[in-house]
Amino acid sequence: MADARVLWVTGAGSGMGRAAAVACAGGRRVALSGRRQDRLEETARLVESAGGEALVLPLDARDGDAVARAHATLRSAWGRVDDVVLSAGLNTPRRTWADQSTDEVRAVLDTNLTAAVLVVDAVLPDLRVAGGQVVVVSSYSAWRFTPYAGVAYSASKSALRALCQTLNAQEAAHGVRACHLCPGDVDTEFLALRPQVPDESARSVMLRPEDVGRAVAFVLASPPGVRVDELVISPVAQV
Ligand code: 8X3
Repeated sequence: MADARVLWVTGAGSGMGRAAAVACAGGRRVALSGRRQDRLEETARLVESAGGEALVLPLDARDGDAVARAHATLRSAWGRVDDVVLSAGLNTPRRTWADQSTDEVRAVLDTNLTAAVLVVDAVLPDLRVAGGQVVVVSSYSAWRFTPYAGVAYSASKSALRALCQTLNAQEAAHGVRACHLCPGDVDTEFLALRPQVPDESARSVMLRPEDVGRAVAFVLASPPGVRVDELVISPVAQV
């Protein structure tokens, strides 16, 4: 697969990150990052079954040195990075102005936002060579502010929108493109952290992670002159 495009996915151990890695696997080399090695290895098996080549790079993306080391490992294995999908994310049970803690706010902002900045910083020179894409798995919460999504979570997702738009404004001349991808409710393990955990019937009408994976694959299939700036995907039941 020496000529295959190289994709780096963060948050690849579960949910939407895993689904994106699998949906994009056909004919690609896919590097898989996240904190849990065993989960990444499960994703690697799925990527290989879907026709891709996988490389497991365990990583806490909030740690800039760790990001630099993982990037160096990836480059020495496959020579370059062409595209990235940023899906590492965190929310916490205590998420309102009334009950959040400073430490938890920092953890959410670091995981959802700082980690994305660190990964983009690391790969930008590669993306300039490749005319590469950054697909940011964000959320409705970037612009729809509900009582339950959380202060830090919503703020981080709004900031990811700015990250995408500044990338497009500054890097279009180098062929780099960013997509701010905004799913509505998705049935993932994240839901267990909501103050009111949705029941089976509520979850049954939500998006599946695979729906988001398909959207990521669509964005990454865009030819070099085409940019999908923003993509909103809703479960029909969500209004
Ligand atoms: C809002 C984020 O964590 O409650 O949709 O699913 S979460």
